[in-house]
Amino acid sequence: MASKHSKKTANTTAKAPVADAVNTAAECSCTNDLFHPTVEQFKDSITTHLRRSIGTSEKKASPLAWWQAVVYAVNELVFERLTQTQFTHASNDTRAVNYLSAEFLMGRLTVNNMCNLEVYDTCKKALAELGIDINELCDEEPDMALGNGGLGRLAACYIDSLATLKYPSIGYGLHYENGLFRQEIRGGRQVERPDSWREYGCPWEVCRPESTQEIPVGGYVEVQTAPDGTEQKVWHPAHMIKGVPWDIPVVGFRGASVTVLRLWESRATEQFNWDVFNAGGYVDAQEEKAQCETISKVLYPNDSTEAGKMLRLTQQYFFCACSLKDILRRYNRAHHHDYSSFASKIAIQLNDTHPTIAVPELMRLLIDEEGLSWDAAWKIVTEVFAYTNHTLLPEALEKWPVYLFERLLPRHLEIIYEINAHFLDGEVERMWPGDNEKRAKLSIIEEGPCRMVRMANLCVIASRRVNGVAEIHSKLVREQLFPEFAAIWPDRFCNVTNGVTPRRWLLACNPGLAELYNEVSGKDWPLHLESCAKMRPYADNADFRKRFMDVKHANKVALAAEIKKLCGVDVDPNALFDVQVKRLHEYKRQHLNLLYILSLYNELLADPAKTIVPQVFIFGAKAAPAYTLAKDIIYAINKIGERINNDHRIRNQLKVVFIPNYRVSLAEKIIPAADISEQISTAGYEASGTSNMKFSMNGALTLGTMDGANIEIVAEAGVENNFIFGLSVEEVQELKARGYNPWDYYNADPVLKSALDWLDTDYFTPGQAGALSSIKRSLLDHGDPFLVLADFASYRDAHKRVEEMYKDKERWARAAIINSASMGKFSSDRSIEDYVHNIWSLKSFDVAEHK
Ligand code: 26Q
Repeated sequence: MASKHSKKTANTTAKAPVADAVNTAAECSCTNDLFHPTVEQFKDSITTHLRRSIGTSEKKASPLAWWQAVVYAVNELVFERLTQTQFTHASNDTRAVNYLSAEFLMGRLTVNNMCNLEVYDTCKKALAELGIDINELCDEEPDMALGNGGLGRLAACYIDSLATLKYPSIGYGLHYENGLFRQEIRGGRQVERPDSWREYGCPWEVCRPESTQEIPVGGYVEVQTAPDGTEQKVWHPAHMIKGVPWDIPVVGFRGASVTVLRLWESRATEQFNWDVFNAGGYVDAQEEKAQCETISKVLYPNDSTEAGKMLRLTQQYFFCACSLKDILRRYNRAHHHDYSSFASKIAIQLNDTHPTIAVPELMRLLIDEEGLSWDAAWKIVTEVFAYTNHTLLPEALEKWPVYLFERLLPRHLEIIYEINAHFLDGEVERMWPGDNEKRAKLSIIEEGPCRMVRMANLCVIASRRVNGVAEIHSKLVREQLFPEFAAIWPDRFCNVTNGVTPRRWLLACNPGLAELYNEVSGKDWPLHLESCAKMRPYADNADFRKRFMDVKHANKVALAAEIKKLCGVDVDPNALFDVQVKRLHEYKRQHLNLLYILSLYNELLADPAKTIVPQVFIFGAKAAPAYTLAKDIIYAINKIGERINNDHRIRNQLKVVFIPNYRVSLAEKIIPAADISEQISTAGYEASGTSNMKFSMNGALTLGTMDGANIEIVAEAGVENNFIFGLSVEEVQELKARGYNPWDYYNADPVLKSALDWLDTDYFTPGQAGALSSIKRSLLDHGDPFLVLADFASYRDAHKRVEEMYKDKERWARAAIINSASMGKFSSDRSIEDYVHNIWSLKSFDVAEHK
């Protein structure tokens, strides 16, 4: 497809100092020089690729081959734009953000790229004329599941927004051969299976061997004295590992610009293999090769047992080291090892502590390899890095044993010690002179039988900004997680409330609702989600309410068909769809939901004539493989569902389904069909949540606690249009301080008691009494750490309010519309603008044509 572009001139203000260079993307004119192929051109491109790139024909092609041909056709447009973007950035020597993340949960790219390039309808027609159904074709694409959950998906949304808003940027991560495990349910239990997302190749990615990096590991550090008497540290690594980059171009809305996701794959270096091989060690050479290649083999599920930890640290170091070398290589192409403008050209964002090792690695590169002084290097480091915290759970704060550093990264450990000494003897001593307790608490090194490196402390000390991901979370980060650090550096701490991309989470996944938005807000709403507020007044329009709820109903019909296919359960699209989809964790309290379901089932059995609003409870969740209780909860959901779904006494008024293998592509089908979005974490534990935003955008009402971004969501959409329940953050803390006793609630509430006691029987697991007892034990014998029982009564009451409102169809529709119309704030474009203004100081660039 030959493209035709109108001429645009490049922005010429690139040399302005950073502080003055801030603007908003909204101020820039939108490029509209994107080439839009006709249906005929698309057909031609697809069939040509089938024949010439894949070596098949329309007659013989498998569904996979058709999908690949479509990707090649779309990629022609993407690559054109990629080249233009890179030319624009290089010729303007732009300041860029480098987003370092161990996870990017991209999901599928085909529909998203087609929607962003506004060629979806053309492609759909072209395929229809070729006898292919676009939905079936797009279902051929495996999800790129290179992440666990929220943090990884957030990174993916941010890449989309950076491309859309035309900010110079790149995402750096790991090219895992296996993403998050595929979940199968056997006999009600989770079974993990490998996920090989690129078994037959991934047509979106491009290997860039010319940018391969070599990364040293292991060995020892030698102290050398230079002729001038100064000490120099020389690291003699034991091995070198090769990092091969794979680029995935991500195109912004209307092709605004293209941001590259660069993922590193580990390989053995030829040199090492060759030497060992020549020495007769063929087997050793193969073993070494296998070890090196193991580094990028699997994504760690977000638990970590002691075994295999070395590999996780190696992964983190490997991708950070590759990325920094890449950043330095690009910088030096323009600046020839003059580091005076490094900090004005480069921002590095650490997505949680997983890439923290980049801090000592940049120090090492600047001092040992580029010859800078400690002070000069530290000044650069502290101007370049910023850190996003995503959790307050103490057990989730990363710590690495010192002995692992000694073995893997001896030079980095020395640098960490030196950073620590400067900090403790400098800032801490000045603030709290002679206070050893403070020193111990704030030190990067935790003393004890096994000395540990506290990655979060290192991050805070090295970063110019530390942000939480929702107002309440950022407040807790500042006041409870890092109060002393905040006392030393009050201006370092800030908030950036998360957001999600409305392109994927509305335009692409809910075309019916997107069409209503087009009518009401105009076609630019995917760029300015605030404009959706224009839909608010339509909540009072009966005709509009009907159309809105018709869209919802059609989405529910589609989901019901999917549920039938995946779970074999019949569900009625007229029933209320109550959805909880997210990772399984006790703090997210899927078991609170389950206890309510038990109580409702019990009510129905107790009164066979009772009529309720028909309800379908829909779950989707993966549990970390070593998290036994989480896996028991999945088992309980499945077994309880099995019993309820086959109990004719309750006349189909209640159904419970667990959809296996929850992932991005399933979320895109589930979320548009939800009536209720369950966001029921114990207040103070969910940093933000992001599915809450997606649900609300798609017209679901939130049933949730005052936690994370729920607080901001109801502030926008109105508490009267949602269902808030449970203890607040302060009340949770007070109750815990007072001494919480779950037995008090158990003994006082007969409804709760019978739900819990049911778990000890064999009612749901015939012949196997006690198979579900671990849940009850955790809530009573083990102290109910997440206050499930304390919130039960209030949760049950909220459910009754849900039922009441659902009976009033008009009231419900009004609330659904207001929710959807109030989510402007939660576009990831707003989040990115916050990062740009408060942290990164970037300037956006219109992408110019370049021949
Ligand atoms: C750590 C060590 C070893 C192995 C794995 C990990 C690991 C991996 C992933 C630890 C944590 C994660 C993921 C955390 C996560 O997804 N957090 C979520 O981030 C979202 C985006 O900010 C928030 O909305 C959620 O509230 C938060 O739970």
